[in-house]
Amino acid sequence: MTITFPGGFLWGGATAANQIEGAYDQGGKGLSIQDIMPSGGMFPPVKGPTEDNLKLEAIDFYNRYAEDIALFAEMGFKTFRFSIAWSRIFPNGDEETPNEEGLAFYDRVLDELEKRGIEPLVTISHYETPLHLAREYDGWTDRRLIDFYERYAKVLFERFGSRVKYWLTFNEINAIMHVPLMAGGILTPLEQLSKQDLYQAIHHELVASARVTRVAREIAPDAKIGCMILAMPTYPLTPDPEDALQALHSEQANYAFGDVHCRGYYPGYFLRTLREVGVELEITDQDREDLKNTVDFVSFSYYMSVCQAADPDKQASGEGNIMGGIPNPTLKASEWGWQIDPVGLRIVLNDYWDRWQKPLFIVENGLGAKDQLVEVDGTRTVEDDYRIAYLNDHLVQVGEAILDGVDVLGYTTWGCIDLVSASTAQLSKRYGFIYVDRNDDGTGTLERFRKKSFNWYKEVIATNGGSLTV
Ligand code: BGP
Repeated sequence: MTITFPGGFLWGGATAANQIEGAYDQGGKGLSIQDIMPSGGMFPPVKGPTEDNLKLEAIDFYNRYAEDIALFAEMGFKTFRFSIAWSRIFPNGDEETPNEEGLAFYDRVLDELEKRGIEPLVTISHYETPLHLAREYDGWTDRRLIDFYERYAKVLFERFGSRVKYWLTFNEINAIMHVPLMAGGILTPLEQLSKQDLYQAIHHELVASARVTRVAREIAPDAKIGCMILAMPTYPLTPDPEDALQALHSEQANYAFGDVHCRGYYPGYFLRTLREVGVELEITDQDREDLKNTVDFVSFSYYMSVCQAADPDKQASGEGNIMGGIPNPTLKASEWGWQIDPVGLRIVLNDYWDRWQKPLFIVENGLGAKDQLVEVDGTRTVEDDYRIAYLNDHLVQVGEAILDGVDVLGYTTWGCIDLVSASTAQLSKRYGFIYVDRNDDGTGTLERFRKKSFNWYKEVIATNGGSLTV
């Protein structure tokens, strides 16, 4: 069987500002929540920026973007996903006027992409709420963040709307249920956060997402707005119907975010959850109107699947993953305990397509692994056959889903260049086609090296998937 990807399929790679840019205090940038999270999203923050926080310098994309984009172009990227750091544009988040130096930086990035014929795919908010909004307002628990976010997004659409077609409103919006600081700028720790405040914050983000979708249509009519969901298919641990129901409940906790974005209102099962946990959302008439502005496409990240069981004793949490879940006994895991399941990607694609009937965009997928820099024929490289195997097998399943009739816009691998991990803040958890010489202790020259997977991906793109091993 040959896999055929549609013409115009958007092959590329994905990143986020806080994980690549560095320059945390340059160009008028304010602090973001990431600048006080030296250990990653699953650990408590500290008081201020500390030397052990790799994100402060990250991989210095802020100064090396032209060199990096040239490497992406060499691989034949059709698209590049990056986020705009909110705190570069509005250093505190609640100012009236934007920081011109911040806007100018992204102009330069867009110039470079344009020069190379690479379509930008921009995340408006990727786990990097301005720190001031976290400290003063406890992040998205406060309704005023809708207005601040709208003002920020409006500035982006006005400035970049004619150059950027694809926009994502919030990275992995459903992750707020598990990591409220990283995904919602909420400083109150999860254990102390009331369900009322958590769900109200979710509501605020959903309204903000829908509202800026409307604003984009007014300012940049050609723009396509997508939501972004952390996809994690959940299988029942056994054929017991109670386990299947538990798995469905887990799926619904994620579906709800897509349902609101695609249908424009809350689904019944979500309202039932609210009633059962005693939450009464404050929803205004304007909120209800705003929510009707549904998205053009659905994007998602996919790394792994999990299992669920009704028996609470079996509900051990999956190692190292922010969403929890029971490890699947039939699957192998990555060095960080993430269960590898290529078929799960085909399942998600079919499931989401059937459910929402909106074009899908896989905007994150990849293998975080420890790499060894070696010398081959006088050139320094990484022989990352494990990464090639992971990506090949997942892409074959994307091809299968396309044959199933799913409308897939594109595929961007996560961390196309090595970057700082979101969950653990390590650099040794590498995803890239490009090795960056920087270590967990902060040492390294920041020099870039092409890995074996670099040429492999280049071939996949050049043949539009034809070179994949089925
Ligand atoms: C997603 C995030 C990314 C990213 C990726 C890999 O949750 O959107 O920002 O980093 O997962 O996760 P990690 O960096 O923890 O390996």
